[in-house]
Amino acid sequence: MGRPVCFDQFHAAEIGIVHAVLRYARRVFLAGVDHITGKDFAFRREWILIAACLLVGQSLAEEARYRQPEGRGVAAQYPGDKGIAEHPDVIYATDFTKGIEAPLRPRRRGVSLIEDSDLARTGGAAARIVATKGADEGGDLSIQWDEGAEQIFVRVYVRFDKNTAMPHHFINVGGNTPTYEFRWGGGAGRRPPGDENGSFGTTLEPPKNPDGYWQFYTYWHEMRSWQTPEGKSDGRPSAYYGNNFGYPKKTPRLERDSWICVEYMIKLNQVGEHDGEMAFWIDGINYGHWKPGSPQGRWLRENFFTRGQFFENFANPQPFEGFSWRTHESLKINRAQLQWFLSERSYRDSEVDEYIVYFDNLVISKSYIGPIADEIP
Ligand SMILES: [Ca+2]
Repeated sequence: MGRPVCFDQFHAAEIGIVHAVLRYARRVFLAGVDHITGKDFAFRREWILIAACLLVGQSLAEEARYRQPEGRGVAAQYPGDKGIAEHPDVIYATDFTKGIEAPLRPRRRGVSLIEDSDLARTGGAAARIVATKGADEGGDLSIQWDEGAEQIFVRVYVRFDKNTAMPHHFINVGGNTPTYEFRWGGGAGRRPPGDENGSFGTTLEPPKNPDGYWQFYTYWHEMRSWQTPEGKSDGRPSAYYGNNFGYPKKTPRLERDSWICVEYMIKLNQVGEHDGEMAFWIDGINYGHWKPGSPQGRWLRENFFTRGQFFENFANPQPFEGFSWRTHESLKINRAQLQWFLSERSYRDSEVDEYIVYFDNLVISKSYIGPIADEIP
C-alpha cells in the first residue's frame, strides 16, 4: 500500500505543521555523528536552537503587539469614576451629575437628563433617550474632539428599558477630516474615501434578542458592497451600507433594566498597512477583536462571517486581513456618539409606543478603561 498523499491527510484550513516537522526530522540526519559517513554534524544543533528561538520570539512579539487588555483598566485607579477625567489618556468623561453639557451635544428629540439615584449607575443622574413610535427616530449624544487620536476606547454604562425594542443603530466611534462631505451625517449608501477628505466609523450593535450576539457595523474606504457575492458594486446606486462583523465568541445574555458595562475600541492603521483593529468588551471581558490574522472568517457581500451557515458551509476560511482605516495621516479618530436610532423596522414588531435607553459613566480614552473600580472582584 502506497503512502497517502498530503492533501488526503491535511485539510488546507487546518494547522498540520507539528506532524509535518516530525516526519521530516525522522528521515534526515540532523545532528551528531553520522555512523555511515563518520561525519560529525553537531554544529547543526546550534543552528536549530537559533532558528527555534527566532520562531518563538517572532510569534510572541506578534501576539504581544495585538494583545488587548481585559478587566482592570484606567478606571481601576478612580473608584466610582471620581476624578477619572484627570487621567492623561482620558479625552472626556461624564457621570451626568453636572447635566448634559458641552462638548457633549444632544441631537434630535427625546434626549433628557434623569435625576434619580435609584436608577442612575452612579452619582444620582443619567442620560435618557426616548424614541417614540410614529413620531421620531430617537436621538443621540454626540461628541467631537480637536486633536484626532490613533487609538480610542469608549466605555459607557447602558441600560435598556424592559419594554424597549432594540435599535436599528447604536453606539459608535470614528473619524473624519474637516473637509469630508457628510461630516454631520448623511453618508449612508456610500463608501467614504480614506484620504484627506475621508471618513470611517464603526457602530457596536446590541443583539436583537436576549440570546443573540453583539456585533459591529462598519464604514471605511475598503468596505464591501451588498450588490455582488464578491462585495463589488454592480453600478446600481446606494452600493455601500455598513459591513457586518459578527464574532464566534458568545456574548452574555442581554438583561433589561440592568446596567451593562460596554466598551469598544478602534486602532488606526499605519498608512499603507492593514494593521488597524477594532474590539469590544462587555463587563470587562473581551468578546470580539478584529486584527491582522484573526478571526478566521469568510467575506460574502457586505459580511465577514465567522459563524453560522454562511461560514460553516464554506471550505476555506481566511484569516481577517486587518483594517486599513485610512490612506492619509490626517484622517484620525475624532468623534463618538451614544446613538439611539430606531426605524420603522425596529418599531414594526413591537407593541409599545416609547422605546427607552439610559446611559451613564461615559469615558473616552486613549487606553483601555475597564469597568468602574468598585465592580471588579
Ligand atoms: Ca451618573
